[in-house]
Amino acid sequence: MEDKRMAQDFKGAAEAQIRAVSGRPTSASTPMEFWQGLSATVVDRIADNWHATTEKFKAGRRQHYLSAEFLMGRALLNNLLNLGLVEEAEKATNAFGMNLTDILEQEPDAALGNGGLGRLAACFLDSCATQDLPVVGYGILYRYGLFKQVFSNGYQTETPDSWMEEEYPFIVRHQEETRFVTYADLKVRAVPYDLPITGYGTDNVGTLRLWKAEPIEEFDYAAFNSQRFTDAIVDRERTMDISRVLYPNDSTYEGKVLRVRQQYFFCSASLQEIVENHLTQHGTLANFAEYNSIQLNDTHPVLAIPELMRLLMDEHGLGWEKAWDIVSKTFAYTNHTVLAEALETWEISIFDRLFPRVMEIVWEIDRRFRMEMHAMGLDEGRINYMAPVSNGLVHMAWIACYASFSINGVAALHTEIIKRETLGEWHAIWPEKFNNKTNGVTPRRWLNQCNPRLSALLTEVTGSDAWVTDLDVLADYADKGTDEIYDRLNEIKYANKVAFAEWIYKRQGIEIDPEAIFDVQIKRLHEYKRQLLNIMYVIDLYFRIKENPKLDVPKRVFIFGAKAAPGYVRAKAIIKLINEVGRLVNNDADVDGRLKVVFVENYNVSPAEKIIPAADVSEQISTAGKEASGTSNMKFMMNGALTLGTLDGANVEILEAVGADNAYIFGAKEEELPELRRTYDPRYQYETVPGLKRVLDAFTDGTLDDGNTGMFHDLRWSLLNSNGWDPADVYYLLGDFDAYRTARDQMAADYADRRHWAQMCWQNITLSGRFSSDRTIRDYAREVWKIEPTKI
Ligand code: HBZ
Repeated sequence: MEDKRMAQDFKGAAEAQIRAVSGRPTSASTPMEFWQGLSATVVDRIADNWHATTEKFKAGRRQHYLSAEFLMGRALLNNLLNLGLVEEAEKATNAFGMNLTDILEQEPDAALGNGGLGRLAACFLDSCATQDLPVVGYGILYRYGLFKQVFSNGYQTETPDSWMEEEYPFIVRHQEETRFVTYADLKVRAVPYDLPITGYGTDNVGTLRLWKAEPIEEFDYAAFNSQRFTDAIVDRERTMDISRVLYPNDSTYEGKVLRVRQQYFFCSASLQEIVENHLTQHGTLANFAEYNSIQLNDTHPVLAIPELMRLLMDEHGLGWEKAWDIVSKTFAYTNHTVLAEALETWEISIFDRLFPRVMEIVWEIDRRFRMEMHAMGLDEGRINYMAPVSNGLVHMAWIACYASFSINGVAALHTEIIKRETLGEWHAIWPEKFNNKTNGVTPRRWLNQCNPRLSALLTEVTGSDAWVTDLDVLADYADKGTDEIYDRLNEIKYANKVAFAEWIYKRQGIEIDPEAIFDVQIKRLHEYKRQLLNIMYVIDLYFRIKENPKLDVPKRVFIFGAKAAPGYVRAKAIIKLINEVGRLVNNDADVDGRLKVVFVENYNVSPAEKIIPAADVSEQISTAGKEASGTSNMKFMMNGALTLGTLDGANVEILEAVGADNAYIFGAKEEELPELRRTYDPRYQYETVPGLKRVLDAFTDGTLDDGNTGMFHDLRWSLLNSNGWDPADVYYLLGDFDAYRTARDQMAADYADRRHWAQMCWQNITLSGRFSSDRTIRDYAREVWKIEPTKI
C-alpha cells in the first residue's frame, strides 16, 4: 500500500515537473525535458532532508573540502539508486511511453575536472554522504567544463563544453548567500550554487557548493547611456571570465593570471562563509580550529592559507600569533604528484597586482619561517630553498607544507617518495605531519551503478546488498569461488562486452567482436603514463602477424580513451599515432579482424561507466615512481579486469591485495631506475631488442602517416635522442618494452583458460574492499579530520 502510494506520488510529481519544464503535456515533451523533469522531481524529494542535513552539520565539528575540480559526471541515475527510486522512475517513464535508459542518456556530464584529482574529489563526496560525515565540498561553477574532444583526421581538436546551457536542475542558486571577493583591480560577487550529494541508504544529503563570479552591477549604465556600449560590458566580461572555464592542464603548471584569480576567488568566498558560520554558531573565533578543518586538494586552494590569516586579522581583529595558531591547526594538504613541472609557483608581481594585502601576509609568513629555521640551525641554502618566497616566486607547496598540520600522499609508494624526495626537506623537519591515504573509488558509481549484472551476482552470492556500503564483506567470498560463479562471471563479462560493442558502434561506427580480449587504457594522455608504449606493442604485434599471417594470436581489441592538454604537443602526437595505427591495423587483410584499435572519442565519466565493466585487461603501465596512485586501476579491479602494470602508485597495493598469481606485473622498479638509468642506452635497446627497430622505424618510414607534420618523427626522436636537458627516453619505454611484451603476450595466452581467468577476476573483485573510497574517507575522518558520523 505504502509502496503503491509512493509510486503514484512519484509519477504525479514527475509529471508536474516535466510539464512545468516543457510547457506541454508529457505526451509532447522531449526526452531532454523528461530528464529535466525527473531531475527536478529528485531535488523536490530530497529538499527537506537536504536542509535538515545542512542545519545539523552546522552545530558540530565540520570538514571543508576545497578543490578547484569536482569531476561529478552524471547525477540522475546515481541519485535514483541512492534513494531507491529506480523502479518508480522506470514505472513512471514507461507509463508516459518513454524509456528510462534513453532519458538518462540525455544528461550531460558535469566535467568540472581534468582527471584523477577531480574524480577523486567526487568519489570522496559520495563516501562522505554515504557515511553521514559532516563534510562540505567547495569549488568553482565553471560555465565550460573540460573541453569536448573531437577527432578530425585522427588529430585531437577541442570544442567548448557548455554543459549547463540547458537547464541543470541539480544545481540550486542561493543568491541570498552571496559573498564579495575583492581584488586590487576588481570587486566581484561570488554567488553560491549548491549540488545535493545523496548517499546510499541514508537520509542525509551533503552539499557541494560551487561559486560563480558575477558583476556587482549588471553593466555600466552610464557608459551605456553615453553610447560607449563596449565599455559598458568590459568589466562585466572580466568578472564573468573568472568562473568561465576550467583550465585543461593536468600535471603541468601554467602561470596564468586568470588561474590565480580563480583560485583566490573560491578560496576567499568559501572562507568568508566558513568563518561567518562559525561565528554565528559559537560567537568566538578562539575555538575555530576545534570545529573546522580544511582539506586542500593539491596546491590549487593554498591561497586559503594567507586568506584565512587576512580574514582573521583584518576582518576580525585577531593578532598574528592567534591567527597563525588557528591557521596551523586548520589546514591539511594532499599532494597528488611527484612531477616537478606540476608544482605551482606564482610571480610575486602577480600577487602584488591582484591582492597586495595577501602578498604582504605571504611576506610575513616567509619572514617568520626563515627566522624559525635559523633558530633551528638550518643553513642558508636550505632555508632559501624551502622558503615560501624565493627567486621572485611564491611557492604554493612550500606554504602548504609549512602551514598544514597534515601532509599526505595518495598511495603508499607515493607517500614514501614525497617523504624522501619531493617534500624531503619538510619531512626531515616535521616527520609527524606526514601520512599516507591511499586513494579509493566509490563502489556505488563504479560497481553498483555501472555494472548491474555483476552487482546482482554479488548480492546473490553474499545474500544481501551490504557490500554496496561495506565492500570488505566481499573478502569472505574470495575463496568461495565455484565453477558456477566463474561461468556466471564469464557470462556477465560477455554481456557487458556486447553492450559496449553496441555502444561504440552507435557512437563511432566501429565494429568489434565481444569474443576478443578487451584490453583498455583510459586516463589523461601523458608521456609518463606511456600510452606510447602500449601502441608500440600493437605495432610490434602487427608486424609479427605480417611476418607470419598464420601466427596464432588471440583476438584482441585495444581500447584507448584520453584527452591531451591542448598545448601538450607531444601528447597530441601520440593521439594521432594511435589513430593512425588503428587505421593501419583495423583494415589489414592479413590481420583479418584479429586486432582492433578503438580510440573512444571524448573520454569522460559516463563513457568510463560503459568501458570499465566490459574490460578484461587494465593497462596501468606508467614509469615506476611517476603515477602518484591511479584510480582507474581500482575501478577495473572491482569490475573483474586483471591489471597489467608496473610497480607504481596503487598498483603496488593491488598486487599486495590479490597476490602475484592474480595480476601481471612487469618492468623496472622505482628503486632500480636510478641505477638502470646510469648506464641506459636507448639506442642499444633499439638495435638489440628483437622487433623494436621496426616498430620505431614505422613512425617515420611511411608505414604511418602524420600528414607531414613531423610529429611522428619527433616522437621517435624523443625516444632515441637527448634534447640537451632531458636524456633520451625519459620515461624508459625502450627499457621496459621487452618485459611488457612478454607479460602482455602471456596474459593473452592465459585468457584461453576461461575458468582460470574468471577465477583470477573473482579474486580481484572480492579483494577490492580496501580500494573503496569509504575506507579512504574513514581514514581521513579518523586520523586527520577528527569528525564523527552525524545523522539527521
Ligand atoms: O591524481 C592525479 C594523479 O596523477 C593520479 O596518480 C592520482 O590517482 C589522482 C588522484 O590522487 N593527478 C591529477 O589528476 N592531477 C590533475 O588533474 C591536475 C589538475 C590541475 C593541475 C595539476 C594537476 O594544475
